[in-house]
Amino acid sequence: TTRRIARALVSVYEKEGLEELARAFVQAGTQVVSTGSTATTLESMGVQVTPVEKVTGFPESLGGRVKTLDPHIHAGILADMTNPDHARQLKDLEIQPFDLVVVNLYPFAQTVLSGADPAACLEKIDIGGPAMVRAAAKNNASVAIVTDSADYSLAAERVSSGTGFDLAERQALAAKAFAMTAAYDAAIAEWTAEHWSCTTEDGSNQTVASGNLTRTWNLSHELRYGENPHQHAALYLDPLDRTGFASANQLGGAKAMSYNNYVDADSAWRTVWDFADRPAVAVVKHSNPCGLAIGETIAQAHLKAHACDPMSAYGGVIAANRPVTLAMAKQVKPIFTEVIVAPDYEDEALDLLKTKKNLRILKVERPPRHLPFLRPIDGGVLVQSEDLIDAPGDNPDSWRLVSGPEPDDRTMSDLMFAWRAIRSVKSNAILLAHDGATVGIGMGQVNRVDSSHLAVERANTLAEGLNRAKGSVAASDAFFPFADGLEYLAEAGVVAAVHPGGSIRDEEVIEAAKKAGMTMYLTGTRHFFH
Ligand code: 93A
Repeated sequence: TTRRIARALVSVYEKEGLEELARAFVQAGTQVVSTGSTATTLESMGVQVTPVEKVTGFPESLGGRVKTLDPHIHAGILADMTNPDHARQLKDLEIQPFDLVVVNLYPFAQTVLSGADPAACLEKIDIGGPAMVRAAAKNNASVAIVTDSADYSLAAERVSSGTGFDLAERQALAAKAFAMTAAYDAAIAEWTAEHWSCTTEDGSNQTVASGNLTRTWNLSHELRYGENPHQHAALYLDPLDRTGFASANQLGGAKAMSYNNYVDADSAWRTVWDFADRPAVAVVKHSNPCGLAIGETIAQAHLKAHACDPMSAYGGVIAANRPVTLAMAKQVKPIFTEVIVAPDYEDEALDLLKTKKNLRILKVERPPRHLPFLRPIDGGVLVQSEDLIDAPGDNPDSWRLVSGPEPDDRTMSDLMFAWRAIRSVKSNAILLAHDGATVGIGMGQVNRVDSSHLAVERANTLAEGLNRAKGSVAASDAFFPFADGLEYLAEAGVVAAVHPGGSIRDEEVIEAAKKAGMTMYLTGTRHFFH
């Protein structure tokens, strides 16, 4: 199944690393057909090249858009020389077969990343290259396809030894080639979805969703392990985006980011940007906030967030939505923290944080983008738009006061803060807040009463100052199915609550609130988070 490489087609955008292959061509007397500047490069290396125009009888035209798109080329790649009929037809047509095709494509993703204008990006969509690559990969019975410069050395060896590639090698190269063109097209699909999509009236964007689904990811690096040491893990990046959290710049910390670090820091980073208009800090453990606060300054926000649950903050991840100041860095210094993530750091703050050897310090270029969320299930994938704080019921003007007196301004702003904050807490979630800070969070329980207990207990026993439940306000991510959870909060001294409402027992819950003299709002919007 091996075939000597008598004739090769070479058309590469990236010309690096061709010397060894060129020498092999010369030594083996391989006939080389090549496109414009690839031909010039190979000639400079001493190879006698047949220009592709000589084979096609057609000039390179339309500014290079048509070079190799020609039956004289494609029949030469696609003829299966193990099929006598193909061999005979090729002879009749006076077309010679290729044994090796070496192609790398126009750098589409790199052009997008460079910030080039759309017309320049469009021009970097390679048409002829993928056609040759796919043709050669399909016809691996006769042809070897090389698309990765890492394989040039092997190719040079197979050319000069005169043995060619065996079938298994050609098949492996073909599989690699198809994966390459698939990823190439996925990047184009993603980019075109972003640039040419139409947004529907309800604001949803179907094309972006499909762009996200066809997306492939580029391997960044393997992680030491996954969620647990026996799990394998790796980080993949969006080929068209180098500014997101996944591409964060690590400015300090001896150790690399772990899988769990990425999960928690991403969660903390998204959370603080729900409060974009104010300095905000989140302290996250196991994807849940154990403290979240807004402040006049970022240092104040951190102080308040940390005070919610100093015990759980141990070994946590801290996110800030404003540059970290020296004042905040001084507060962070004595707290064992795995990761800190922020848009920037004051020089002195960075110097101080860097003295903590095990603290991974991340700087992220921009706030998170809100793309559809993908969640694999066995045999498929679920897609949904991200849950943002922009649903109609998230606007306090639309809230319905169903119990108690109109709150004063401070209580109202705490209710608004609590409602925003609850989005980041895993269901079932009950969150107590006071003065722009969480004071007790009950998360991830399978019933709402347990979450209420947890929130109150934490507020009373863990929060700095202790007994913080009294006088706080509560948010619940979904309605109270029974009055019990709310009654418990009222007993603990919670003065106001906000939740979606919508239970068949809403009236019972409202009655309980009224009886306790508690202010209660219904939002009509739910923020489950699993
Ligand atoms: O514009 S194209 O899509 N049309 C073609 O017919 C064609 N043939 C090869 N691009 C085409 N190529 C690409 O040109 C190859 O994929 C390669 O990246 C590049 C090599 O051109 P040159 O040898 O002139 O640098």
